[in-house]
Order: sequence, then structure tokens, then C-alpha cells
Amino acid sequence: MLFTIERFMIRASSRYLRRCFSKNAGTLAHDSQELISQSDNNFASLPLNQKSLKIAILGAPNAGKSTLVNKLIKRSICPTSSKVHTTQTKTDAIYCEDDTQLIFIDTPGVVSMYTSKRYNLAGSFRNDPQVSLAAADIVGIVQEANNIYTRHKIDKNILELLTEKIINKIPMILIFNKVDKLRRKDVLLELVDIFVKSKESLKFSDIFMVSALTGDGIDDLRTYLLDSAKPQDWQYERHIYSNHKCEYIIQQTVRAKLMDILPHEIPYILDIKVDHFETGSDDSIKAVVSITCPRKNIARLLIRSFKDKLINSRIKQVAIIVEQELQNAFRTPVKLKLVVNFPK
Ligand SMILES: Nc1nc2c(ncn2[C@@H]2O[C@H](COP(=O)(O)OP(=O)(O)O)[C@@H](O)[C@H]2O)c(=O)[nH]1
Ligand SMILES: [Mg+2]
Repeated sequence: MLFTIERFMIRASSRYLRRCFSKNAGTLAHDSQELISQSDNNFASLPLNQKSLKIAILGAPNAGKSTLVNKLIKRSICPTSSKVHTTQTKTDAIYCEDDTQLIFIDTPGVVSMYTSKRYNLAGSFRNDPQVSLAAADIVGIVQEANNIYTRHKIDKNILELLTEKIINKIPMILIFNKVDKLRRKDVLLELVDIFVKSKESLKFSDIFMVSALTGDGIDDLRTYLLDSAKPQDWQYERHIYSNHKCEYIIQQTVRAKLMDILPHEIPYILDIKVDHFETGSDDSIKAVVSITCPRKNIARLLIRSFKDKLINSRIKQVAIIVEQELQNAFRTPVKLKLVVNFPK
């Protein structure tokens, strides 16, 4: 047992030290012009010796699962926001390197039956984490390293999902996220110690400490997963990086950024639709998205102009942020028009 603890401590701390002294490679390289809809480029380039790995990413709401997946695949295709329940359905986010394909299954935060009923959440909130576990080769559990109330133990809703059968069949890794928010980094080693020593704890094949926001530790985690891939056929062609359509990614990104910018429950009651979508001959994207507000005062909140600011309304702020995020997702210029509708 002692040996195991030491092994974890040494590996975890040396990883951390290595990161402190070596500069991270930029994780948002814009080196390709792929599009989800692009069907012929790279098509013929399936490797001879295919390896792949399906990683189910589970965690409590707001642990940073979607931000982490985006950083791992180097594209912002999973919607992220500071509010809970941003991710509504599971997403396959795909990353290919040489002969290896990683498929990350981003899931809605795991919630209890009570929460699901109370907030009238879609069935996917309860079902999707379970479905993704059934398909996974490995499970990554994301813990918020800075949350003093939850970081010492795995959420009981997640434990409920991890039946004996799954635990025995699928290897699990633990990912402490948001380490940038920790003032004392040695807390991480105490946490690793708790998980390794506790008899009741799940057995993890490895423990990682990352910041999905700054990219710290992400390269190490990606390399570990690439090295863990098994010889098996790719599920997606090389040019595909999401199982969702562009329109869905656009709609969800607008929704997520409205969640960031609007107070309380307001963003949850807006109806957001992609009314128009086109791609130009240069692969650039133009889209018109309508936001229908149930009340006029909500629409006013979005379109009211701030006299003292350069970007003079909330809706313009959202459009700029969403355009940037979508350009990172699709790696092509994106022009977005947001239209606010409200009852007369
Ligand atoms: N400081 C910090 N914030 C993070 C990190 N990862 C995610 N976040 C923030 O946490 C919030 C929730 O992230 P999100 O990926 O939507 O969480 P999810 O609900 O687990 O998918 C967002 O505001 C993110 O910007 C991190 O490593 N550090
Ligand atoms: Mg999410």
C-alpha cells in the first residue's frame, strides 16, 4: 500500500514540477482548416494500424468537464459557462494524432433524481452519463481541486452510476481540475494521499492535476491517453471532430454565452434557434441565430445600449465572444448575426 502511495506521490509531484519548469506548448494551434461538413480532405488517410480510445468524462455540474474536453481536442466545440447545466446532451469530441483516435464523451453533470425532477431537466441529464459509461474504454472523473466541500470524495451521484460491473471492467483515472485556483499547491498531494489511502475509495489507475482554463497539465493528460489507446478501428474519419452538426454547436455556444452574461434563471427560458446557416467558397461560415424572449423586459436587457462602453449592448458582447469561440471550434472565419425577438 505504502508503495502505491509513494508511486502516486512521486508521479504526481514530478509531473507537477516538470510543468512548473517547462513551458506548455500552445494548445490552441490553428494549424488546420477542417470543417465538420468537409467530406473529402484527409478522407483517404485512415492509418493502417488504427488505435483508439473512448474516454467517458464524468463529474459534478460545473467541474470543468467541457472546458477540459475542448482543451484536450484543441477546439471549443463543447459549450461552457459559469452556470450549471450548460451541457444538455452528451457529445463525442474527437482528436486524432498519427494512428490514434481519442473520442471524448462529454456528458451533462451527473445529477440526482431529485435535482432532475425539481429543475425539470431533460432525460439526457440522467441517461447520458450512464450511456457513455457503457461505451467507454476508460473513465475520467473530474473533481474541482479548489472546492473544499467536494474535493475529498467522489460525488455520490457518480458513485451510484459506477456499478461493480463497470468498476471491474473499465479503468478509471481521476482528474483534479482548476489547480490554477489553488494558492497552496501541496493541497494536491494531500488529496492524492486521501484517495490512495482510503479503503472505500475507487481504485484509480492514475491521478492528474490540470487547469483546463490555462492548459496546465493538459499535454501530459493527452499524451497518457494517446499511449493508452488500444489497437481497434477508428469510429470516425480523420476530419470529423464532433458527432454534432455545426448548427447545433452554434446554437449551444450562443446559449452558453447568454448563460454567462444574463442573471439567474433568465438564460434557461430563452428559445434559441439557428435560422440561417451558410458556408462560403472559402469555408467561412455565416449564421443568423434568433433569441426569442418570453417577456419584453428580458429582450430589453439584451439590447439596451450602454452609453459608456465601446461594445454597446449585451447582445453585441455575446456575438463577439461567440464568433471568437466558433472560429476556434471550426478554424474558419465566422460571421454571426443575433436577432432578439419578443412579444409585442
Ligand atoms: N479557474 C478555472 N476555471 C475553470 C477551469 N475549468 C473550467 N473552468 C470554469 O468553470 C466553469 C464551468 O466549466 P464547464 O466546462 O462549463 O463545466 P462543466 O459543467 O463541468 O462542463 C466555466 O466558467 C469555466 O470557465 C479551470 O481549470 N480553472
Ligand atoms: Mg459541460
